[in-house]
Amino acid sequence: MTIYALSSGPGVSGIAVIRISGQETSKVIELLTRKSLPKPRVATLRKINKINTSELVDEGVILWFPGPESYTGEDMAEIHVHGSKAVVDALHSCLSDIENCRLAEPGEFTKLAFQNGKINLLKAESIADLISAETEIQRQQAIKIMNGKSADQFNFLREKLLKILSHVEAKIDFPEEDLPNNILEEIKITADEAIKKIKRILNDQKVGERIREGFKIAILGPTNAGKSSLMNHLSNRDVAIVSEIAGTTRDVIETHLNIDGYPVIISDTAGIRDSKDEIEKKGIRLTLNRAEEADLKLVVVDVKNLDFSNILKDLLHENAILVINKSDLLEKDIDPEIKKTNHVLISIKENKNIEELILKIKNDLKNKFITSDDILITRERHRQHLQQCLDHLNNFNKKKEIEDFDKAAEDLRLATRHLGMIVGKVDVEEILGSIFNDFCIGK
Ligand SMILES: Nc1nc2c(ncn2[C@@H]2O[C@H](COP(=O)(O)OP(=O)(O)OP(=O)(O)O)[C@@H](O)[C@H]2O)c(=O)[nH]1
Ligand SMILES: [Mg+2]
Repeated sequence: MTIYALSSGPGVSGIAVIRISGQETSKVIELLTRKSLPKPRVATLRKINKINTSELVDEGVILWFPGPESYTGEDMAEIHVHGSKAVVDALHSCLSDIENCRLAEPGEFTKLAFQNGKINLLKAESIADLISAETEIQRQQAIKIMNGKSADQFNFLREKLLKILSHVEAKIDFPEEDLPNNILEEIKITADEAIKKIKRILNDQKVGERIREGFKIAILGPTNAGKSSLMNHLSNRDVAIVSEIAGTTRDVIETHLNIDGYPVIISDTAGIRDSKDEIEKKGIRLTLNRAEEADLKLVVVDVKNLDFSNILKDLLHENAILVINKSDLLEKDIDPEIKKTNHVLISIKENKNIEELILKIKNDLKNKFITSDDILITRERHRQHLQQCLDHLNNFNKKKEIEDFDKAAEDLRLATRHLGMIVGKVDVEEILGSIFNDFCIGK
């Protein structure tokens, strides 16, 4: 089967790139151009015609990449044509008329690259991350992983485990006198080292995932405090409805921001109050969920109504900034007790002190995004496999202590398998679908 897809972005562009991959790519190019194949990897201008008539579709550059020296490892070609919807549609329609030629599924080119051994799973994922990177820090992280930073370390760990496994199997299979004396000691040292290293990798404050998915800020507080006004101010547009009616916001409203290069997902939520209204109650439940998931909470209150009910106190407990709004309405100084607490006094209406609030947010971001070479995990998938690897290693240790080597070896095999699944070194058919479905067509 030969697959094709538009690999450049949708919409009008100067040039659009259509990629083709599969055994019959050369035939497809010859049919479209009615000429022999261009030289491999040499940009060649060709007329592109409809298949059954001599009608010209466009004139464009063809690049021919014979496999296995191609992205997917199969024969591949790129057709660069003018980037209008009509040209791309006409070319797609010509391609679909060719026998055994079909539109690629999302992520299929990269999936083929993985299946044909051109890239490992971590690289495939980081290609998707690089494609969707919106901020500099996301680009830097994706490119580091693409270059094999974490694959090298996971492979290194895996090789260590395989070495222990060979020792344990030797212990099972050979009589005592044939084995080096210190074999048990070596197994212990290597296993302990691996456990220590995995614990260190897991203890990363989830920085890698935060960079990839965005740092979550939730705006919370009582009704009418000015939460939606703050959301609109921070995102520089009217994302949420603002009104003097208490209980205006009901759903969670989310927007993506780039604050100093840090990816941030900010959500405005329903104001917290005792409500009889079923819909409002549902909204408040969503608010409390958001509060739990948030990396940082902005707890907004009205300066004229500084009543800290239990819920507000709980929200302020950790990872929170107290934002006292409507300072323009303040007639006298605020309560000395409150003055002592860590807060920012702002007026959204008069645009006062908001810079100070943004500075506080930035400082928090800086502290939470401290990256180091130890950051190897960028997805929950990696974290789960690594955690399972650690659990099996701990089980291995326990069984090894009581010299139950048969069962210990099985735990070690499972630990190794989970490490392998991160990089894609085992039979991973079942996880492929979920990974490559995140891609868009043409990647
Ligand atoms: N005086 C004054 N009014 C403000 C300020 N900020 C917001 N408001 C007003 O306060 C009212 C409530 O604002 P919203 O942003 O809708 O408040 P909210 O917290 O989102 O309210 P709910 O969605 O009902 O929970 C509106 O009439 C705003 O214009 C401020 O700094 N000073
Ligand atoms: Mg609101």
